[in-house]
Amino acid sequence: WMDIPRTKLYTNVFVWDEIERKILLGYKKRGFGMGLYNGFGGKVESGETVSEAALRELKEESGISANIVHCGTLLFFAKGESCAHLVEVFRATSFAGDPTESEEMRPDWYALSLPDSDENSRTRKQDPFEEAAAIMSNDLPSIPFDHMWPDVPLWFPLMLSEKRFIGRVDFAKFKDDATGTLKDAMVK
Ligand code: 6OG
Repeated sequence: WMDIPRTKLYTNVFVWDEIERKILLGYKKRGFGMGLYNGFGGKVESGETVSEAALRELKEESGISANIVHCGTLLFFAKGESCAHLVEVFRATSFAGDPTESEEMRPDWYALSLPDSDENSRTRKQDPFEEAAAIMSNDLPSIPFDHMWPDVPLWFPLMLSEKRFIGRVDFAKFKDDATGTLKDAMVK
């Protein structure tokens, strides 16, 4: 029989502004997940709580502080990998400070939007004026879901609607370049 891998504990924080309809994402410049956009986070170190780690990583990687609220727990497995990732996800809609680039991450604002489901793209095609109005009211780029971890669309809508979620995602492989494929996924 095969042993199951130990989990490594991570945090991931998403900060958005409801009024200006924008969300802060970081472009990962090096290390795990390089070339992908993500929330801000990293490994929980010994001696700190998960929330402390979340705030520390947010500050280190983006330069801002925020009122974080825990919203999800995600478990990622990849075949043959010695560690599974347990990621505690937090959201924040109030924050302080100016986003600042760090050695690891380049923070930028994106227009708050949902991932493209079949449903979304159908509505969009039927309503080009509404979409144009939305784009004109906020000329930020839209969220680059194509350059994020492929599990993101599964739980992102739950996070934005302030639901709490738990999920397990099996990857064929953890790839550093967004091409990692999902073998199996369950998010509730
Ligand atoms: P550092 O290595 O930079 O922390 N993370 C994942 N996020 C998603 N959406 N999917 C995954 O599937 C992930 N694996 C790790 C946790 C890595 C950051 O990336 C998140 C951390 O916020 C494989 O310290």
